[in-house]
Amino acid sequence: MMGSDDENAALSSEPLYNPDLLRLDFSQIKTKFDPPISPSEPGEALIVRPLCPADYDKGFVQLLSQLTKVGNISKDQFLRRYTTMKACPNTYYVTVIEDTRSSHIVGSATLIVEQKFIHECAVRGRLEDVVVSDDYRGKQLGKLIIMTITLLAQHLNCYKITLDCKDRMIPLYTGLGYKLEQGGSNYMQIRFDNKKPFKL
Ligand code: 16G
Repeated sequence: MMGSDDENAALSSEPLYNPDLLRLDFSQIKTKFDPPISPSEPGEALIVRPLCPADYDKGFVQLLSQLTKVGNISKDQFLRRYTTMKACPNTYYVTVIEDTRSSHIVGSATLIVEQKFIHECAVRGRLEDVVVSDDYRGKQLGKLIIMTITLLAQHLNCYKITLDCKDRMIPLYTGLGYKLEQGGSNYMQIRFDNKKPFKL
């Protein structure tokens, strides 16, 4: 049964996670922003918030294609993936920057919180899929979204946060406090030639 317009609007703006978690204290971090910006004041007409279903129509998928190959994702596929992420509480923190003048998503990054047995059943953060629109360079938005996710991981009691990136991005991350640890700075992978969609 189809819901009312109000119900549909409420559903399409339903945040993937609790937006209050983004009230982070940027005054405690060493990274300097000039001019000063934070998740609550990211710049004129910009907002930082959790992903919501309406973001499909706000260019979220097109933005991701500035990072890597995304392929054709239908709205239905997007909504199904959003729903399965939402069904895993305390795990997926896909965070976006929206320009409210154009209703476009101009930046995004994801925190994944992985549950462990080690370190007394600790949780580990993973920073993934960091992207800022080419048209929004020079506004410190990359730094902002990375530090937002980093502080969020700390706030959620992750014992560490890790990432992998292209070599040319290393200076950006080292400038924000990420370290290539001696004896452990490697990242290995096998790329599978798997064309079938993931089934849950
Ligand atoms: C980068 C991203 C990673 C993303 C991958 C996609 C960051 C910190 N790293 O390594 O999250 O999943 O690119 O590249 O954003 P791929 O399509 O070659 O796997």
